[in-house]
Amino acid sequence: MRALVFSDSHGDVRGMEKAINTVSGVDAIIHLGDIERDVRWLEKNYGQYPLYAVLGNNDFYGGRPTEAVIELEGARIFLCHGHTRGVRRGHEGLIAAAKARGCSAALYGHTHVPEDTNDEGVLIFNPGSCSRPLSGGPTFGVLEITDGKCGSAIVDWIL
Ligand SMILES: [Mn+2]
Repeated sequence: MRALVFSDSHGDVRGMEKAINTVSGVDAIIHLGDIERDVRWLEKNYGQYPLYAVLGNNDFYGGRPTEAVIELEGARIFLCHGHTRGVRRGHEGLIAAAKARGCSAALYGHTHVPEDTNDEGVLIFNPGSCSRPLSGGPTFGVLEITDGKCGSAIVDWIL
């Protein structure tokens, strides 16, 4: 299955709209916070896709968890925005949280800088910001999950 991964859209949905309308075979959408009102936009316009969203440090409306564990095609994936796990200091908080929950992947945002790496056997994945990048252009992520294994890619052709 294929999931689009967004973070830090901060009220500008244009990148998400282009990505959703361009990538084929999408089965689910993940948003890693600082989604603001964009969660409503996703629900209204793309409600046919399962949406897994967590709240960021700029999200005050509630209705979504701050962290979550999801299971997609046998892969257990830890979702957080990142501000609760010290992501600006390194991967330690993400790795500990993922391992404690039996997850093979930790997805986060918050830094507005994409990252796609493996640390201590955990996939560490940040799609970057789809509207306010801090390095290069706007980005999003794609996860390709088969038999419990997560393939991952950062995409930078949004705008
Ligand atoms: Mn943030």
